[in-house]
Amino acid sequence: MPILRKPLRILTAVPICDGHDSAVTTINVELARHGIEVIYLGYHCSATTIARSAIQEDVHAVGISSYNGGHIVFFDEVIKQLKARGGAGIPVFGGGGGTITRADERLMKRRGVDRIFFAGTPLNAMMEEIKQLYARLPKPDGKLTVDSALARKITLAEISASKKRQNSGFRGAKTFVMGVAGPGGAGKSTIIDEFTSRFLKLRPDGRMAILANDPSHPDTGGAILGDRVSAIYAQDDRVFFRSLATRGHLTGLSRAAPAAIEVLRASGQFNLILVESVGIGQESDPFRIFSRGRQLVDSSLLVLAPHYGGRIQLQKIGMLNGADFVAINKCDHPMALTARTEIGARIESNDRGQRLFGTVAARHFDTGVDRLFAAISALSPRKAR
Ligand code: B12
Ligand SMILES: Nc1nc2c(ncn2[C@@H]2O[C@H](COP(=O)(O)OP(=O)(O)O)[C@@H](O)[C@H]2O)c(=O)[nH]1
Ligand SMILES: [Mg+2]
Repeated sequence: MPILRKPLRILTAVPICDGHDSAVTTINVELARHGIEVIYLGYHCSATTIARSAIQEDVHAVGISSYNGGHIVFFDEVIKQLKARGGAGIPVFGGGGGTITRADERLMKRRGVDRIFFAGTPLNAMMEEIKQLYARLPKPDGKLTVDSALARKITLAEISASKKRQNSGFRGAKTFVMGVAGPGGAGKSTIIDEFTSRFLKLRPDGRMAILANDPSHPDTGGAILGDRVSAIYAQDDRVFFRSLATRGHLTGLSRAAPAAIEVLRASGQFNLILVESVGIGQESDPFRIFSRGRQLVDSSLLVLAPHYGGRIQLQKIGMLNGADFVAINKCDHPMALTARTEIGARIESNDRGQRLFGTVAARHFDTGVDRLFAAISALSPRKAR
């Protein structure tokens, strides 16, 4: 039995035409409590979405919670999609209470499903079994397909002891790397999703990547990596999306983020890489804007919501001194006008040519997001390394 030396990464999801997400929510919390990193996709997920995500996230296994009665066909389709996309080695397990019978399970197992958990199984017993069944150390593999090879390189960077940034020195196709930071809940993920939609339209042959950093729980080391739930437009093969848990690194990014950026940059496949920080505080500098060494990104965006707590609070936010772009999101809120005046005055005093935008990212086709994306797109060919 291999030893669990590094966190297990499990992708969980609920199938298409199924809104029963309360069971999987319980399972997710329990997995994280047992030190597991959970990449959660939400409900109403297609087999393609699950397979694509599992490969990009390089997970140890996929757990599906199915109550809609279509489990035999659906699990089968996920396994087929995984095989077709180079993820044949990723085991698929799941549950669905009483909707999955013992006879169904026998058939599903014959078709490649690894394990079904039935109604009444105690949560602890499930967790212990999952850890035993799926713990394995990822190794380099020369036979991987494009996305699985990229994903594996990022995994290896995550588990490697080296804290040094790997600089590939790659200077091929131009890739523009944009860092997106801001407090939790300000709308970073929503803005990134809106950027994704605009990028896919603007560059019909282009590819983009998203590196979404989320915090690890300090007590258990587990994590719920949930940014994919709101990544609606990332359900496209032209988008490579990878979630990174911070694993105790307190800068707002995973320790592996610099290496992951470099892996993606060096692949030469991406026109745009968006890096989302975890919710950051006043003294954070996730992208090393103020560092003496090389910045991690070509440009940076700070997203704030109108509720930052008044002008004095505003004075304290370090990233307001360095971010190239500032978005006041949630401009549908009455406080937004005051926020615009106060933040405008604050960055004007920096005299660095920082640009301020008001956005309502929750609204599709928002003109503020249009303007912000246009400004970033205009900058990217010049600044891309
Ligand atoms: C709660 C519930 C709802 C809630 C869902 C709330 C939510 N956000 O999830 C509400 C009321 C909204 C609802 C709605 C509906 N429901 Co409903 N619902 C249930 C109910 C009562 C419980 C399911 C549940 O959450 N169980 C709790 C979990 C933790 O326990 P468990 O199921 O025993 O699962 C165990 C293992 O299987 C394992 N497990 C489960 N999933 C996973 C995943 C992983 C990764 C792992 C490791 C383990 C694991 O964990 C448990 C360990 O003991 C079941 C009936 C039942 N008793 O099962 C019906 C049931 C699933 N619902 C049913 C139906 C028909 C519906 C509706 C279509 C009703 C309607 N006509 O509108 C809608 C559809 C909603 C939708 N959009 O999909 C039917 C499905 C019939 C079928 N498939 O043939 C059921 C079976 C009820 C019935 N007997 O008719 N439902
Ligand atoms: N009212 C309003 N809500 C928004 C807006 N943008 C995002 N949200 C909501 O704010 C919540 C947090 O957004 P999210 O993008 O996850 O924030 P993050 O933590 O910064 O990534 C979600 O429920 C979004 O739907 C907006 O412009 N207006
Ligand atoms: Mg987010």
